Amino acid sequence: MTTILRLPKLLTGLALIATLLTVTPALLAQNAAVVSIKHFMFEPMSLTVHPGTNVTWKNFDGEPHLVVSADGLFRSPALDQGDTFSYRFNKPGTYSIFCSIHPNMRATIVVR
Ligand SMILES: [Cu+2]
Repeated sequence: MTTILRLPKLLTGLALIATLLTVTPALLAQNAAVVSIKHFMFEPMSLTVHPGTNVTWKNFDGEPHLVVSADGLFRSPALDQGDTFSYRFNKPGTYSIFCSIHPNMRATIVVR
């Protein structure tokens, strides 16, 4: 009787361990990438990342910039010098980015 009662707990425990073993490497493998905003340009202008990558933009200019997704997916607040903005790209695709103050500032994030 005791064994029968314990079995589900054991299975739950094993399932939890299996989940942790599966999820932990996935979390560790999640990449982070940084895009610099310098001299009124995104650097790099084109960045390819894996799904789940957290991309952080950092403004090095003395002028404020915004990071806006052309698809309307996200829009940063005005980033002053040293400010950062992050977005995690989960879905594969090609994302056009621009600065709404300086619309000629354009960049692409490719997720695949
Ligand atoms: Cu700008």
